Amino acid sequence: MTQDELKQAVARSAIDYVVDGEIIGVGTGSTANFFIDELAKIKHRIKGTVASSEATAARLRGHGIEVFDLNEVTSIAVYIDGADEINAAGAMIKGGGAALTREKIVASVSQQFVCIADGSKLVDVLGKFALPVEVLPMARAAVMRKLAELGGQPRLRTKPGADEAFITDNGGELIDVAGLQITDPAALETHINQIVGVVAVGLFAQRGADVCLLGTSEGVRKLT
Ligand code: ABF
Repeated sequence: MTQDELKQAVARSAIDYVVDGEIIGVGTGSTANFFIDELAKIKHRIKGTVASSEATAARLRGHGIEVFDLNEVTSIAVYIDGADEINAAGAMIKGGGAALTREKIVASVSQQFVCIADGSKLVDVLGKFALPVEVLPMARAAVMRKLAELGGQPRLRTKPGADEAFITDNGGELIDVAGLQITDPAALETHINQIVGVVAVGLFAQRGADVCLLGTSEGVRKLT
């Protein structure tokens, strides 16, 4: 099976976690996009959605699925989203799709977090994927120096084919930190969160996935 077929299979499995009559939180990325396309087939069963990015909101609306502002919502039954890396405990690196901050916000309000990923995302130790950190532009250089002290190689994310900084939906910039071996994800998440100028770090460990569905050639595997 191709990676896309694995993503599609795991996206289909995530439909089992949709709660009828409720609001669903929806992630960002190609696996989340496959989930959105599956959700569209049963959109009559849900009240609506909260999106983790403008791109996800546009795709949902394109299917005629209502997208609520998070401030209009007091409860989200389940959040379905992908990951860049996930370990056996359900801790994740997220943010390759530049949506880590809103993803973390929506996940924090959700009763259950279901991660959907192809099997290649499962790792023993997080960190081979460069860790994304969203920062306020004025603090970019100062935060990069602090991140370098952690032993990583921080790099400013630029727009494709350009030298200028990529700007997130929130007006922030992104620093990707390569070369980390993250043996204590929750401790590193706390440490980076406390660096002045950091908006959010793409470590989801304090609030990891409750369920992880992995698409493999032997079928969809569930990590609880
Ligand atoms: C999103 O899913 C991001 O946090 C992460 O970067 C992305 C993974 O993308 P894909 O599903 O395309 O591999 O939640």
